[in-house]
Amino acid sequence: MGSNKPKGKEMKRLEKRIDKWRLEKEEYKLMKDRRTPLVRKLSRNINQILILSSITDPEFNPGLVDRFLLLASIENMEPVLCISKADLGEEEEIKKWKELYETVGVPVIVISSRTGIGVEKIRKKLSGKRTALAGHSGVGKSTLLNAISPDLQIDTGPVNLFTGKGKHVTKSVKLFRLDEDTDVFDLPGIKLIDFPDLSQSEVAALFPDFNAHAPYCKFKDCTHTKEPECAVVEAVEEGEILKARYESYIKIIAELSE
Ligand SMILES: Nc1nc2c(ncn2[C@@H]2O[C@H](COP(=O)(O)OP(=O)(O)OP(=O)(O)O)[C@@H](O)[C@H]2O)c(=O)[nH]1
Ligand SMILES: [Mg+2]
Ligand SMILES: [Zn+2]
Repeated sequence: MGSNKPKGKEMKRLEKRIDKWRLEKEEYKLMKDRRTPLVRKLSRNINQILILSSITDPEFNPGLVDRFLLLASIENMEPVLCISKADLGEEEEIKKWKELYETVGVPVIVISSRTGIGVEKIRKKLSGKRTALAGHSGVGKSTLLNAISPDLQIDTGPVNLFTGKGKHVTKSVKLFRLDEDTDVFDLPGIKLIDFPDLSQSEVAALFPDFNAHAPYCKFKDCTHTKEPECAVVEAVEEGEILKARYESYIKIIAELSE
C-alpha cells in the first residue's frame, strides 16, 4: 500500500524537518523507526485529524476521506470531517455527504473560509488540541488557518481551472501554535498518507454503514467483492449503501492485496 508515499530523498528531507521540531520546553517524541510513514509518526503527537475535502474545486473525494478515517481509527486520532468551499457548492450535494458521514459517526463541519461560515466552529474544535489538517492540495487547508488566525499569513494558491487540482503550495509540514494549548499541523497535499497492514475484515469493520446488511450475505466470511448473494452489493444496487462508500471500500481492499 501507499503509492502516495514520499520516496527516498523527499522522505529524508521531511523526516529531517520533523526531527527538528522542538517546542519550547516540550519535545515532540518521534519514533526512531525510519520506515514509519510520516503521518503515522505525527499521529503519536496528535489527538485529532481534521480531514478537509472541498465540495468542488477539487471535487469532493469520499475515497480519500475514507482512507483518512481509517487511518484515524487505527492511530487513535479523533476524526472531524470538514467540507470546505461551501460557497461554491450545491446545498443538496453538501447535505448528502454531511448526512452520510454523520450516519457513520463522524462529526461534520461545513465551512467556507471565503464567507466565514463554520470557521468559528472549527476554531472551537481545534482549541486545546493538537490537530493535523489533512486533504488534497487545493482544498483550502492553509486558507482555513488564515481565516482562523489572519496573522499567520500562510501562502495559498489557486486551483488549476482546467484540472481542478491544487498546486501543492504548502510544501512541507508546518506547525502553528494558535495558543498555549492549541497546535495545528498544516500538511502539504496528501503525499504523507500510508496505511499499515490490515485484514479485510478490519477494513470492513470501519464501514459501519455495511453492518446492517453484512449478516445477510450468503457466506459468513463474505468480503463483499466477488461472492454470490452478497447482501452488501445488493444494498448498493438498491441505493441503501452509497455507491461512493462501496467504491472506496473496494479500492482500499484492492490495495491491501497488492
Ligand atoms: N471560493 C472559495 N475558495 C477557497 C476557499 N478556501 C480556499 N479557497 C481557495 O482555494 C485555493 C487553494 O487554497 P489553499 O489554502 O492554498 O489550499 P491547500 O489545501 O492549503 O493546498 P496545498 O497547500 O497545495 O496542499 C486558493 O485559491 C484559495 O483562495 C473557500 O472557502 N471558498
Ligand atoms: Mg496549503
Ligand atoms: Zn457480502
